[in-house]
Amino acid sequence: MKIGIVCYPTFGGSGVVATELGKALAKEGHLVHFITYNQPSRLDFLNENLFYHEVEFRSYPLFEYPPYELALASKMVSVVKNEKLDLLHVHYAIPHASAAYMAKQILKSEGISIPVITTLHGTDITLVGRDASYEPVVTFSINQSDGVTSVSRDLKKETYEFFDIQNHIEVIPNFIDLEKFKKQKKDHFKKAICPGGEALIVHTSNFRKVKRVGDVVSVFYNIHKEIPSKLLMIGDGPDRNSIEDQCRELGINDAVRFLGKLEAVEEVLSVADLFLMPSEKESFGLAALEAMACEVPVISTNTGGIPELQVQGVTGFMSNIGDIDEMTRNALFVLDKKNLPQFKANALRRAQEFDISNILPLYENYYRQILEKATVKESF
Ligand code: GMT
Repeated sequence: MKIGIVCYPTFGGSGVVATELGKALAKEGHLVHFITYNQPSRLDFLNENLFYHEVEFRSYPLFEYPPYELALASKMVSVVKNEKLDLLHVHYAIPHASAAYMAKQILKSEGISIPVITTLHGTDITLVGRDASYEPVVTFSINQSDGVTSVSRDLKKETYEFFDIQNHIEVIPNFIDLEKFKKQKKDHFKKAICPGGEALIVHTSNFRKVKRVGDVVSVFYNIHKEIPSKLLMIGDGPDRNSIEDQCRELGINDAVRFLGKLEAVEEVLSVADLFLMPSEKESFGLAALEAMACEVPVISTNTGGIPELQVQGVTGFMSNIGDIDEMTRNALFVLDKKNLPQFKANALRRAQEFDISNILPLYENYYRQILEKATVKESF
C-alpha cells in the first residue's frame, strides 16, 4: 500500500506512535510518506520505502496566526496526487483530521478519491478537543473520517461520551518495538548515578499539568526518607522550573537529576528500578509501556487507559489520582529486594503482549477493510 502519515513530529506520544508505525509499515514493504512540518524526531531510519514531505507555510504581515492547516491540506493534496497514495492516516485529531477532510474534498473535485483514517490519541479528545473553540470541528472531522481508531477502550468511551459521534471507533492499542526497547547492559551508567547502590527511580513526560509531576517529587521525597534512592527526570515542559524549585525546597535536589529531552530513553530505563506515572489523565500511557519493555515496574494512577496496560499488583500498582501515601507504600513494596525481580519479570512479560509484531497486522487489516469499503462506495 502507499500510505500518507500525518502527525506531530515531536517527542510526544502521538508523534512517536505514528513514526514507529510508519517505520514498521515500511519494513513490511509498504511505501510510507510522512507529511509533517519537521522531520519526525524518531525518523532516523534509512529505508528505501520511507519518504518525508515537509509542510512549508509562508508567513505574511497580515497573518497574526499563520494558517498551518491550509498549508497542510495543500501539501496532502499534492502528495496524494504526485505519489498516488492509497490512503491517508492522520494522528491526533487537531488539526490533522479537519485538514485531511479539506484535502479529501479538493481531491474529490478533481476526481480523486482518498480514504482518511484518523487515530485519536488522548488530549485531542480529553483536553483540547473538548474545548468549545475546537469541539464542532473535531466532531465533524471524526464523523467525516472513513475510519477512526483510538489507542484504548477508555478513549473510545470518552469520545462517544463527549462528542456526537456516529462513526464506529476501532480500538488498536499502542505498541512497542522490543528490539529497540529492551534492557541493555549499562552497569557503568548505573554506578555513576547510584555509586552507593541506591534504588533508581525514573519519570518521563512533557512536564505539563496533566502529568502531575509534583506528585512524582512528593512520592520520591517519601521513598528517599525510607531508603537510599535517586530520581532521574527525563523530558522538559512548562512545569519544569517549579518542579526544580520543589526539589530545592524539600532539600532533595542532590538526589534528583533533570536530564531534559533524551533520544535514547531506553538507555536510562535499562538501569531503572521503578517508573513513576502519577498522571491525571493518560489515554494509554506509552511511557509506562516503554519502561515495562525495559523490565521496569510502574507505579501509576488508575486513570484513563492505564488499567488496560498495567496489571494491578503484577506489573506494579495503580492508585487514585493524588494518593501520594498509597503510591509511596506501593513503591517501597515493589522496591523491596524480595519483590523487585518478580515485578521486573512481570513488567517485561506484559510489555511483550504489545510488541509491534502483534499490533502491526491490526493496522494493516484495518487499512484493507477501509480501502475495500471505499472501493464499494465508489462503485455505487
Ligand atoms: O501525553 C501527552 O501529553 C502527549 C500525548 C500526545 O498526543 O502526544 O500523548 C497521548 O498519546 C499517547 C500516544 O497514543 C498516549 O500514550 C498518552 O497516554 C496520551 N496522553 C494523554 O492522554 C495525556
